Amino acid sequence: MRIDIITIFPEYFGPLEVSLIGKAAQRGDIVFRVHDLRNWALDVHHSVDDTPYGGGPGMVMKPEPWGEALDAVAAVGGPARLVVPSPSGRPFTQRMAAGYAREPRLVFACGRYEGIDARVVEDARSRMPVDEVSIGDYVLAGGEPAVLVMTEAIGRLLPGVLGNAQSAADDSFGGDGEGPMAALIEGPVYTRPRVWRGREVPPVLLSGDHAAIARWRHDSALRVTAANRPDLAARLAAGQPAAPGQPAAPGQAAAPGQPVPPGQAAAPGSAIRGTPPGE
Ligand code: JAH
Repeated sequence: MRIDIITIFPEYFGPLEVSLIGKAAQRGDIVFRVHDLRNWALDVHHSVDDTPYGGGPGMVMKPEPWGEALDAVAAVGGPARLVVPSPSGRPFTQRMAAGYAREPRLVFACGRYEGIDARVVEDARSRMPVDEVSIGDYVLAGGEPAVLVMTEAIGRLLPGVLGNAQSAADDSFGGDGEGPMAALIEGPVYTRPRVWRGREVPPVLLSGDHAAIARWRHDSALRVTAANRPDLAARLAAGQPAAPGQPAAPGQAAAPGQPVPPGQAAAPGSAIRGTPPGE
């Protein structure tokens, strides 16, 4: 797959040369093209921002450089989907990552300041599919870190990128948002030594009883999901798994309560019990 990234900070994407994604790029399984937006800032000062109409704090990214950049990048390399990280976008999920991993080409547009003039996305929509996507309910200083997060989630799902295809399928949230672990987060994992600082690995994991191990892992996943993700656990209890990745219907958005400290019970009034004492 080919991934184009348009940004005023091309250096931000050095990490794409590292680790799993870096190796996939070396093999040519992913082709990254990082573009400096200022190449299309055609005024003498190469300016990319201006003051907001209507007043208010901060600056807004000017439409002209973005229009030129998107025209130029879209003109080469085949049809593409445009992805614009934004705190007001639709939530990025495992299911979306799996969908994106099946696309031949993605173009990411990284905003900075207070965002990009809204006409840029409007205009782009007349030529290509466009998703405004949020990686979580917090505000960054720009879309760049969100693009690193999304490319990592997408890249590890590409055929041949992850060593063991099963490890993606078994992940928290499942490789494609389907399957037995969908809507559950994973429980604890262990490796050697069997006893470390007096702490033993749960004996069932050494039993060789594969059915018992699968049951223990499923129970652990349920316990951790109840403790840390009452929103997911409530959906499970309501008998609607396979929802991770599904954008919540309007008015159905998950509204998780306060974070639950590890090992603590879920908030009173939650439909779900937290970790029982002694477990
Ligand atoms: C902030 C442009 N959902 C995370 C997220 C994504 C993008 C941005 N913030 C948060 C952002 C400033 C300018 C994009």
